[in-house]
Amino acid sequence: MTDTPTAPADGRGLRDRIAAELERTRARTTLLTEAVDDGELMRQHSPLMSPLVWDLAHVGNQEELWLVRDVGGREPVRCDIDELYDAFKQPRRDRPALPLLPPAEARAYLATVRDKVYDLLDRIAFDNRRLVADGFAFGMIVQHEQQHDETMLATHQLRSGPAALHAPPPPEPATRAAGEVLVPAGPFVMGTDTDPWALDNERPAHRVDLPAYLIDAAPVTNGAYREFIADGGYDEPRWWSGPGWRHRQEAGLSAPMHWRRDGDGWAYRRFGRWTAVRDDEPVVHVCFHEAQAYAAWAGRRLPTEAEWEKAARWDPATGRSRRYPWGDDEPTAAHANLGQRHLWPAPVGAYPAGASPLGVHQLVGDVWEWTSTTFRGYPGFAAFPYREYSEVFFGAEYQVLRGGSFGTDRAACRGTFRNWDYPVRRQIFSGFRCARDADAEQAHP
Ligand code: AVJ
Ligand code: FE
Repeated sequence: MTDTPTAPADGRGLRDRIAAELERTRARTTLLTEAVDDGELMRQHSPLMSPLVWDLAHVGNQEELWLVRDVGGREPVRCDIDELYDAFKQPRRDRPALPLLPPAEARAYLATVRDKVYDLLDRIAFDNRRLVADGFAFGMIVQHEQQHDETMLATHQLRSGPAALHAPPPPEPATRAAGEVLVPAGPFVMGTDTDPWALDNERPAHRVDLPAYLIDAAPVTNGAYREFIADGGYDEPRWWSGPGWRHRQEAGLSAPMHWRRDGDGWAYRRFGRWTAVRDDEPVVHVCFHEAQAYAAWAGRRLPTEAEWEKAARWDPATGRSRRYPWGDDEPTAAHANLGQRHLWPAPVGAYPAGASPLGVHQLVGDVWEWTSTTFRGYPGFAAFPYREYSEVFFGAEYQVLRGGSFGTDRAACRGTFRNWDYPVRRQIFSGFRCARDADAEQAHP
């Protein structure tokens, strides 16, 4: 059993592809940081987030560290600012007080670094040094910038004041996506050895044997979640874990973040505008504890990370694990709600072309999905190229999320991609789906 083979790209094709990805990514960063004025860029909109201008220069600094200095062996552009933009040396809450580069200086710094990277890209030989083979370091930097673009989008969602971002609404449902799907018992390949831009925590590929289970055909919707609220779910300790209930009490949780009562119903503030909560959209801005409590109330549970990945990648016809639910092809606008094309989740049933062979919808895009698994290395994990990307976060403190949201770029998500966060966090674009064990009859039809 192997995972998806990927054809090696030749030098020219790879160079062009990297240049295109760098450019596309920078256009997104530019849009997110030109949508508001300098005051808004410098301000901290939530203690959970950096000022946007910190993310901006941090993106340039990582690009300088890995591509200009490490891969390129060039002289530093600015070594005086490394400390300021080191996420481990500067806790988020302290970042607004730092002597940060003002927006114009940050933009000039990014442009200087990027010019050097294009120069490097023109000359580099993609030999088999691990950092440069298949353009890995460039892919890592593209993904890093895209990850910060999603973080900056979450910061925009936390801003008060009038809307600064605009996008067309997501597509309407084209099919029914409801109920559960049975995933039969048996082994599948989890993780990857062959995806050239997969990050260290997605490796190595390994066999996982799972008993049969049922998983929701679509993420849990606002309509379903409203029933949990209406049934008093937030006031019933028996649905919550011990730590979940403590957090619910301390934080005073009573509905997803950004919701407020509106007559008999609910409204949801997204990017500066209040809109009625739409029942057929996946619920977003819930923490792991809320997801877990909902699942208990519904007589279900959250899927494990392996269950999520098998539902997303396993092809029953061949037994092979594919890159995405729909196959190995890169996501297009028909497959999934990704890339900030739309600013909220699409109603369930909006992406029939993105469903898995077993009929599981919207696994990729729309909302990150909480799983019941804590973040650990796979058997045989080796940190690469730095421990601070993944390894320092391994342990029971972080829950894994899968699939990517409407705010995630296609370069930074795939069937193997792993995200993680604290179980109390909900400023990210997080939702969930439920699962349960198959009963004996369903498991052996
Ligand atoms: C993978 C999203 C948890 O934002 O903390 C950005 C990505 N790592 N810069 C994060 C990341 C370093 C990371 N997450
Ligand atoms: Fe970073």
